[in-house]
Amino acid sequence: MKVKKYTALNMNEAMRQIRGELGDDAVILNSRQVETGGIFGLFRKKGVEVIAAIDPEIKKKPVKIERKPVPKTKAKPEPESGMANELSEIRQMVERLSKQQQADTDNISYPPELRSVVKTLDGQEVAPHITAVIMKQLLKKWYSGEREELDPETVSSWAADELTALLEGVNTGPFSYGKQLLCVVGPTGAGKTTTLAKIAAYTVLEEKKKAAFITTDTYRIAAVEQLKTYGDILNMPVEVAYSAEDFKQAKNRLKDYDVILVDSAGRNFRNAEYIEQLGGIIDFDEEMETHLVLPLTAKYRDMEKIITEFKTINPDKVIFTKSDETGSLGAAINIQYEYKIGSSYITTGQNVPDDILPASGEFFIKEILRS
Ligand SMILES: Nc1nc2c(ncn2[C@@H]2O[C@H](COP(=O)(O)OP(=O)(O)O)[C@@H](O)[C@H]2O)c(=O)[nH]1
Ligand SMILES: [Mg+2]
Repeated sequence: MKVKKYTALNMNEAMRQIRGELGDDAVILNSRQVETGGIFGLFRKKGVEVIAAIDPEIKKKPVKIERKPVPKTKAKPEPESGMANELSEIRQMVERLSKQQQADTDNISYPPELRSVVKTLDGQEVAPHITAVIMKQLLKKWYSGEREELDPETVSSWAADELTALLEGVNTGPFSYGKQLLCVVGPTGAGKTTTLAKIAAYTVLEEKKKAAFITTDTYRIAAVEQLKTYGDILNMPVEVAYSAEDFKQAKNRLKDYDVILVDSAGRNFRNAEYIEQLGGIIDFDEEMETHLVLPLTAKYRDMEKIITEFKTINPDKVIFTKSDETGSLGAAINIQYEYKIGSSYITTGQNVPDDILPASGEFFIKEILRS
């Protein structure tokens, strides 16, 4: 890790110096206002002091959501004697049989007409206890209904009704422009900036609104550039906020805009201190909606951790990204049901502005039951 201190008249100048010397992957460790130059206290100018660093390793690492390798189960020591060998085989056979039996009893307890629903929900990774809630209702209908006429379409429509009931009261739907500011938060690489650019394009081109960006992602220099590129294409101003004061001033300068789209840095979502710092720059109690970006490619347990970490800033909705990279949407149902948080968008690829869909309960339900 190479660390260096830079002094310049303003942040832009400092960034130019840092980019020139350390490149786009440099990270900002600290920045503060200082007074520079002058003789005996006269002619002193205000400036900034920035400490930047570059990790030579960082270039080699692709920006990806961290996925832990699945821990391998320890290989059992080979049995020594023929007797032990036989015992081990029997044990394995019993294990296999009891697993099979469990799976069979799970499904056999349902009438054959309903079993396809369990299979579909399992395949989409809907949590087993949620599947159980749905199946309980389907069984009730089955017992009280005309069973002979039960075709797969009817069963599917029952399942759709139950999933709809499950998500009732969860406020799902895209940003309504009810507030001036929309802020995206979430882990690094989740798709915050790309998604914000897609929303920006829709806002400017379809909704014909006057929109601007503020980015607080000043951690990586390339991040500001990424947003500025979208700003240039869409003819939207981009303000960079390094502190709460900057953020307030930027917001003030943009007060005549219909919509201000706020980008933030991801860093490590496990770092509670970072989330606190983010709170120090952005006032989350503002006239602002906050949407938490969750990649559907992450493990469900990791999604839960992200939600817990970001709980302090109280996100209004979730944006599910990278649906194109996974075959299962069950996590979206699980999250919305468990945390009673609605979703606003689903992103379906890397292309800006096309690969985004407004979220709706019907969308998830249709996609899940279609599989
Ligand atoms: N496959 C796929 N990739 C996406 C999607 N959204 C974003 N990405 C990619 O994910 C990477 C990180 O995106 P970025 O917006 O920079 O993430 P940020 O760090 O959260 O701002 C980029 O390579 C994006 O092109 C999506 O819906 N599908
Ligand atoms: Mg970003």
